[in-house]
Amino acid sequence: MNKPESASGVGADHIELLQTPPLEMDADALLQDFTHYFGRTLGRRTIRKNLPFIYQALAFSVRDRLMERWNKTNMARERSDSRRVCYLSLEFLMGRLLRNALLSLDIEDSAAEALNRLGLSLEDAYDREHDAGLGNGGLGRLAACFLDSCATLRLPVTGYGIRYRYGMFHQRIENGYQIEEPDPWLREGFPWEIERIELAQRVHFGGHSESYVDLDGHPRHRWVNTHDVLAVPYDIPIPGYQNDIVNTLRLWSASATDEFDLEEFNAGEYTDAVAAKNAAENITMVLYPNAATVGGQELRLRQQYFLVSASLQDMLRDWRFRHGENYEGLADKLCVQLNDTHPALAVPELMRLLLDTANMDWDEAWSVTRQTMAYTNHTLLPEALEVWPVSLFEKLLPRILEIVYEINARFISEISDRWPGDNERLRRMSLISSDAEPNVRMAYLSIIGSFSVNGVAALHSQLLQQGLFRDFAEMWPEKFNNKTNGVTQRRWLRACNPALARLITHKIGDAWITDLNQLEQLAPLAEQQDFQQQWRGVRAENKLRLAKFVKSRTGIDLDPAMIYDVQVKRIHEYKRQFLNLLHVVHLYDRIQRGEGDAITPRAVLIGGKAAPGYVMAKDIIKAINNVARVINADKRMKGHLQLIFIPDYNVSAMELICPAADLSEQISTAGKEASGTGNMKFMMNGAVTIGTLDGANVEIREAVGEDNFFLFGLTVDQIAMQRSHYDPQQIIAADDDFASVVKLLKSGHFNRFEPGIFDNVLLAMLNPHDPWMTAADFRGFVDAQQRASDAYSDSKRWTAMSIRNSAASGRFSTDRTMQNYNDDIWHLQAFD
Ligand code: 26V
Repeated sequence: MNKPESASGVGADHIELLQTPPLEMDADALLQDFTHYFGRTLGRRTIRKNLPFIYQALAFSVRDRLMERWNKTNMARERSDSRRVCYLSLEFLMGRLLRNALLSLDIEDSAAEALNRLGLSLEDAYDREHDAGLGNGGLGRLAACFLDSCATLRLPVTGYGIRYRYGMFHQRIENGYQIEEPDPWLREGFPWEIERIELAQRVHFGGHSESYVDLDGHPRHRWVNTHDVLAVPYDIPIPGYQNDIVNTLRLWSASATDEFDLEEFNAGEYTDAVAAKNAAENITMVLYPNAATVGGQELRLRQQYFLVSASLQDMLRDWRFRHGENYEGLADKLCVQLNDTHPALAVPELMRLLLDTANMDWDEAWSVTRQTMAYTNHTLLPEALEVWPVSLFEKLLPRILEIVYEINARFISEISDRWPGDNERLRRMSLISSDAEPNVRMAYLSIIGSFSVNGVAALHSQLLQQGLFRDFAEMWPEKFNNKTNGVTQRRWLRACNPALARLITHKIGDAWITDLNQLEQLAPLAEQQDFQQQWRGVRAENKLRLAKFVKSRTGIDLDPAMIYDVQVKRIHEYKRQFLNLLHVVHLYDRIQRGEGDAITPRAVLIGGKAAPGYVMAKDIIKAINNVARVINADKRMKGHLQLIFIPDYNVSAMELICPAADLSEQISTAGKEASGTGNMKFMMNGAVTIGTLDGANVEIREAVGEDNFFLFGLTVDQIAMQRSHYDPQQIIAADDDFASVVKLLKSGHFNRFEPGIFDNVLLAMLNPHDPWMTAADFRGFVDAQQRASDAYSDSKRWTAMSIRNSAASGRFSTDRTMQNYNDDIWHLQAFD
């Protein structure tokens, strides 16, 4: 029998390759390789007309250098047979990879020089790369930052995801409305991936489940008459920072199985056969944009099962390679971290593989499964908790449904033993809801099937245990824990803010790049005049750079003398972009009344995408754009106020935006934002936060001190207490400024020829049942904005606040987050 191949595919005969001398890292060597790829591989001759190929030729040259280290990392892992983590996520929002690779290999200067010799600029090459936008927002970008930190910490962590043909849609703004356009990000080729067809897996759908008795007389199940889809992996290298480690992100692409086609072909149905091929390949066609509520989209469930089944089969193949067919010790060597409930089917799928293909008995399989899975929750909004109709499971995943039923039956009997007669509790905790159309509750499946459940900020984890998951926290208190989010400083400071990175390194050395707590050393310099001046100089440069970008995207001239007041994130009611807009209208109102000179000049920048089906979020975008058009055209506002909607907000846009922001808007209704991570990117780069006590804002404020944070708004407890007698109309009537703002918005001043377009958003705010209680926080917000304005007009004071924010951001590195996951959940040994 053939020895099964290992996960990395590095078998026994790779020695020769690794014995060849490593590639040189200087400009000469890079230039030579570049020329080779440009001319011989890509077949281009003239450089001027071929910018995309300049990027590609450079990327190939860099990839070769990664590849050597990648092979070595895979070999080291195989030799040591170490425990490892697989991070399962429907989203990895990687952004661009070239610059990250150059910095990780410490060859950015060599690359710049190599291109310079040809009269080319490295910056131009960077700009040709399309973002890998395989995620919606915070949850997907978090996964990308995690991978960066794990490689840098030398932790054996593999990301598993989906290679969507179309990533997050592009946003165009037309007459103030959002228009969605597809994102064919692979069209010009993606030089970072390696197809691994030899590691393809087969994933079942449909058919039915059959029971039989095996040769030993044991009752068994098999899933038959299935429609199978092939999962083909594409590997992307994840370099650690200057440590020669390269981990793997494995993305699966769906393709039709050959037999599937053949059957139909033999029946003379050639066109049907090709159509069937399409149906299979549709599974990985497009990333789902998240909506206000989760809906039962069949294709989305297919995506989830496709990822989970292919990935787990891949992990078990790796296990067999080392340990053979006995899976008892699996949980000692493998931990599967579930990024939200999206890959929750990993629980019943691992059960299926252990029961049906490895012939384990239930108790053994269940014990292995529960000791392998760990689950991270990313939302407190009940409407965002995933459920799937039982009927859909029955049709698509009949064998998986059986297993879910069995898990539930055993779980229910556990509850009855512990709380006899408590039927209300049984109903509340059941995996299957008692709705008219019964649903499978994916969060409960994740909790029951895992040994660890964590939230993503201290407040969020605490609220989960008191609220949504209260019954489960009572049953298994030891499972619940917190892991506050972070961001990687390699991308979100070192790469995106080179001028500030240089200044910081000049002052305190470069250890902060892998140990962000080093930034504390900046705190004593906060008041120092020279340093302040340099700090302001860098920030001024960054503001000019952003102004250029805004000009190119919108045609508007941003005034860099103004305070840049920035809110960029997905558009959602709970994030309260509309509250931000109310403040802008209030400033407009004051300036109109002649108070312009009393107001600190301000440019308000708002960016973000709305889910295509989320009508209210789209109305908010339209409202922002209408108000912006009136303000920016009004001569009286000149030098006082600007409002700009930045179209198509994404990772690369944030890389220009966060180094230039003065004020970071983190203004969600308390108790709704699980953590936030944009807040951390801004802080790291020296923006000061105006925010509510929500998510990680609480910890940000604690770290930087209350004097360096503009706090406003009701707390979680106050929100709960005031909800029952909340009366927005009365709040507005009692506040002249607020009444005037609402009057302006109702008057048609900002929508002269578009009557009624603000009705939706206004009515929502005026509703006593407004879940986001926007009106309640208007006054507090406006006052906090005034305090921010006052602070900004004292440039020394502001600069000190800015420096202190950056200095206190050490805790918000994903290096710390990953260390916490590893200490408490994963227990991995770092590569030596
Ligand atoms: C939900 C859905 C549902 C329908 C289909 C597509 C889709 C895609 C994503 C989601 C997830 C929403 C949850 C989420 O993004 N949470 C965010 O996670 C961040 C990282 O932990 C955190 O900083 C944010 O506060 C939290 O909102």
